[in-house]
Amino acid sequence: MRIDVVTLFPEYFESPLRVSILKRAQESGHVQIVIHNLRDFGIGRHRVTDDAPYGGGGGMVMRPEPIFDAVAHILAEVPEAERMQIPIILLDPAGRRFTQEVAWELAGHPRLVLICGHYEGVDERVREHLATDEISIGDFVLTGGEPAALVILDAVARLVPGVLGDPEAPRHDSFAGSLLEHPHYTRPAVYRGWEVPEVLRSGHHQAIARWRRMQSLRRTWERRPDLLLRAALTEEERSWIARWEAERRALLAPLLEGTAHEEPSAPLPDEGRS
Ligand code: JCQ
Repeated sequence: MRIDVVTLFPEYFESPLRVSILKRAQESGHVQIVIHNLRDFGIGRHRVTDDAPYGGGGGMVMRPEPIFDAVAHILAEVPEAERMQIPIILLDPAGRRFTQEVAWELAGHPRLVLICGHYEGVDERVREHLATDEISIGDFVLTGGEPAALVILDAVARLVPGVLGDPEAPRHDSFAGSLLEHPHYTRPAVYRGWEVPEVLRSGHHQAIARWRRMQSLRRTWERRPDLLLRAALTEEERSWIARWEAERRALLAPLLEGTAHEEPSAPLPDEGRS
C-alpha cells in the first residue's frame, strides 16, 4: 500500500516514521509513505499557501491552488480509472469519525492521499471538488491535521497483510470482536505482593480462554456498555451479564429504598401534550 501525505510541515512526520512498526513496514516494502511539502506548490516567489478569508474575520485560510497542484502531482502517473478509486482524505474535526471499521475500509485500498489542513481551515472548494472523504479522529481541535494524519497512517498501515509479525494479530485487537481486551500479565508472578491470577499460570488453556472472555465482557460491560449492543454473545455470556446486572441492582437497592413506588413527580409544564 502507498500513502501520500500533503503537509506544510514535512518534518513533523520524520521521527514517527523512522521508528518501530512503521519503519519496518516501509523497509520491507509492505507500505510506502511519501510526504509532500505543500510549500513546494505555493504561489509566486514567496510560495504562498494561505490568504485572508473572503467576508472578513480573523485568521487565514489555505488557498485551493497549492493543494490541487500537490494532489495532481501525486496522481500524475496514475491511469484515470485507478485515480478515481483513490480516497483523497481531508483531516478535519467536522469529518466522519475515524474508527477501527474505517481503518479496515481504508486498508482495503492500494493507495491513499491524506491532506493536512491548518489555520482556520481550507478553502471550501477543496472539500467540494477534490477531497473524496473528510475524516475526524475525535471531537477536539488540533493546530493542524498532521497528528490526525499520523493516527490514520498508523492504524491503517498495521492492518496491511505482512506488517505485523503475527498475521492473526489484528483479528485479536480490542474492537475486532467489538469487545475490550482482557487484562495482560507477564513476569514476575508476584510483584510487590500483587499476584498474577492463578488461572493464567495453570496451563489449562480452556480455562484461560474462558477467563479472558469473561474479563473482556466484564470490562466492556463496565466501561463501554454501548459496544455490547453489537457484540455476538453466547447464552452463557448473556447469563454472566445478567448476574452482574443483578449484583449491581442489589448494591443499589439500599440507596433506592423508598423511591421505587413513589408517585411519579409532577409533569413538566409542556409534558403530556405531545
Ligand atoms: C481532525 N479531529 C480534529 C484543524 C482546521 C481542514 O481544516 C482544519 C483541520 C484541522 C486539523 O484537524 C483537526 C482534527 N480530527 O483538528 C483546523
